[in-house]
Amino acid sequence: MKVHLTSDVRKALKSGKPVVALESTIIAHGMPFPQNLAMARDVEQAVRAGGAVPATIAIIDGKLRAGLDVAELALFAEQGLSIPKVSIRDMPGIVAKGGTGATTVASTMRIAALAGIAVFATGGIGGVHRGAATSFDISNDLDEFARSNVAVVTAGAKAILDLALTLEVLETRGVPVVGFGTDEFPAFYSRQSGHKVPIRCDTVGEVAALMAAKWKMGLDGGVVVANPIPAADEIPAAQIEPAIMAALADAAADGISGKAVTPFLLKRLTEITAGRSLAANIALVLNNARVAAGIAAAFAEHQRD
Ligand code: PSU
Ligand code: MN
Repeated sequence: MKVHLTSDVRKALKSGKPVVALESTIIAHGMPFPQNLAMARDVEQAVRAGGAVPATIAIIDGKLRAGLDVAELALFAEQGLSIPKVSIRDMPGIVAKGGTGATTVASTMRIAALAGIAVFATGGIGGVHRGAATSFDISNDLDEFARSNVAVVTAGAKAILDLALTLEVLETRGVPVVGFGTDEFPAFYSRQSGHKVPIRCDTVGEVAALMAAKWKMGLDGGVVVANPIPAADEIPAAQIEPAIMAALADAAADGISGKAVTPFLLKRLTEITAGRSLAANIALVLNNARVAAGIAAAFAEHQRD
């Protein structure tokens, strides 16, 4: 199916210039208004400053879209939770009914791959939830990493998840997890998690070479580029962990399940930390956008050689 591109995204892709995909669930469900709108604009700006063209991905009126205008970004930011969160499972229904939806990491990866965009910046990927042995709550993001040829720059995964099991599933799916300038898988708000990454890259060129090697061998699927939150913005694990425990207890008490879990936990964390988790979240997304622009530029150069 065709992806509708803005003219700057189309031109960039046609001429082999770097493009960075961005997701819309983080705007509509990941942060409150108006911080979400400022974040969405600032992230696009960070990608441009890094020499790449931003392509925020969403489904609008049943059309797969890469590249949104200012009014469309504002729509996702203002309407927030009233716009459905659309993962792979939900895409057929939304497209068939001509609906509008915010795309998750999984569905953004799929649309990016369809459009020919190889690099995507987000905040944090979904993963295996704590208690998954009984809830079976494992994000579809992990399955998509086995399918779509897209490198995703993420601040690791949130400690609301079970990071050890998340890394196990990524291994099972054959997904390289690259520590960008680190030996440890970062824990979103914190730079360290105690879990080692299987491979470390210290430059964007090394990441681009890994992507090229993977896909040249016919090893389809994505790459996790785990980029730690800047030290100045991090919340040490000992400080965020009690807030996470409280948010998880609230989710259990309120009977939250399915796709509502991640947005609920993010919102509760912002409340419990009096906005500190939100500030950290915004800082790490911007940092990921800068690194993604560099990787996209290095990968574009690699493709030309
Ligand atoms: N992690 C964040 N912020 C987010 C999400 C994850 O720090 O907004 C969103 C992403 O869109 C991700 C989705 O793909 O949550 C995962 O949801 P679930 O756990 O329901 O698969
Ligand atoms: Mn889930």
